[in-house]
Amino acid sequence: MRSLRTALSLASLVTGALMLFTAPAAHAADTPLRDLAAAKGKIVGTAVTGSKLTGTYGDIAGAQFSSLTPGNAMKWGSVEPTQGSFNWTEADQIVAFAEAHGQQVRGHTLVWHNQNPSWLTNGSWTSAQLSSLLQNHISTEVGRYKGRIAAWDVVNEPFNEDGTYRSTLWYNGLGADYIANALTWAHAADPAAKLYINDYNVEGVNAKSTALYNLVKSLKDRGVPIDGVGLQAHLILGQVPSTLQQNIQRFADLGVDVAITELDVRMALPADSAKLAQQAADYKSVVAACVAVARCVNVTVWGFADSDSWVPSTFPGYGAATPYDDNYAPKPAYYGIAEALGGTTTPPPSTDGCTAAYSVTNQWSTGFTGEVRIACSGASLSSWKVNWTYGAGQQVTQAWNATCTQSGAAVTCANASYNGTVPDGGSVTFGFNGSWSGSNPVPTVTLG
Ligand code: 9MR
Repeated sequence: MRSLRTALSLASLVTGALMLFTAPAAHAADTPLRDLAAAKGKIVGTAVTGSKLTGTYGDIAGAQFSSLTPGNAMKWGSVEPTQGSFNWTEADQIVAFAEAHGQQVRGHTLVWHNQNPSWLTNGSWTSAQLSSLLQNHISTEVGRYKGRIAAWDVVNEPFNEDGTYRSTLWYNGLGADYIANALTWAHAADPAAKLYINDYNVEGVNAKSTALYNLVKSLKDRGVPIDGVGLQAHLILGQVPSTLQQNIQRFADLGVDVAITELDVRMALPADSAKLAQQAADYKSVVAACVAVARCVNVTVWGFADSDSWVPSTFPGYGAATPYDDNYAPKPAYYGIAEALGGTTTPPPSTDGCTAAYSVTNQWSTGFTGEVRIACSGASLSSWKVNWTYGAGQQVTQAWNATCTQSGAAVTCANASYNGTVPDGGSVTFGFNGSWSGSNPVPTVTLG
């Protein structure tokens, strides 16, 4: 009885400790996007959330991209929630991460009608007060990061769809010259930073992009410091404007740089392989249009993983808009970007129908035993590779029934000669011992 109870409690202990994680098959291209882009003279970036820059998210952000844009951290409402009291924590963290990883930062954004602090939007200001608040804000923020920000989205979303100026706090209070003044103040605070006007639905040639074109032309004519235009590119599946490259070219011909600043391609959920293939084609054609124009300097995605995208909460029923899935596995869109940048790596053979599940089967003070089960249903494999990245410094010390190598946090395990075959409806396992300290979180496992 006693031994039965011990056995039972041991079993429940093990079951309780058993942590499973499965992820769809995929592995990233051999050459990181940032290296492919560099070979084409381009920068490839992503919007990021500062608090997430650790573990797999941090590894991908650092390895694949040569530019980071704070998704929210540099907006006025984030940095000065109470008048005169600043919070630079997340913005500083992103800039430091970028510097540690040899990346540029795109500052986003100084003058906008959204995400302003309520003390500002609820206040009642004379035009002189508003002007000095704005000048102060720009001098303070641009000055703080002087020399460390490659480009600033100085003015964000100034136009309506018909090309008239959007009615905002700034336009209503200061007139259209708030734009020229903001650029001039930003230039004074950091003469080396490239200064942009950024907007959405200006990717193709249309009334809105023509208004932007005319504005940039007149700013240039007046000698106002304007270095570039940002085409946000929040696109819908299958709807890349046919005039994208022509539009990029007409801005370039004005003598300014162009950046694709917030690229994503949303689709009605659920995603399926046809939609994902269309999305890959869409990403590829956007990146190719930028590659085709010398002055298109940067393509930035608005979050690299579906789990980090603004789309699902803003467009209910839509999502899957980024190049990596919820589990940080690269999607066909990732390979679309890589191909447009000259990458030759093609996605690994499909392992749809097969999954890899990682579990900790035993754990003691400094070590643990792990197991990965590769199972197929409606598919089969003749060889396999499993990858994961440890998030807490774990180290594989010994493996059986697979050959495992670990480089930094990245572990790759390939089948042994005798267990590469996983039949339809069957599974194989391999095991390993590892060391841990502090915590032993289960990594995301990908099968390729
Ligand atoms: O990605 C941002 C999201 O987290 C915020 O909730 C949202 C608030 O407006 O802003 C998002 O970013 C926007 C960017 O700053 C400007 N262009 C549109 C982006 C998507 O809304």
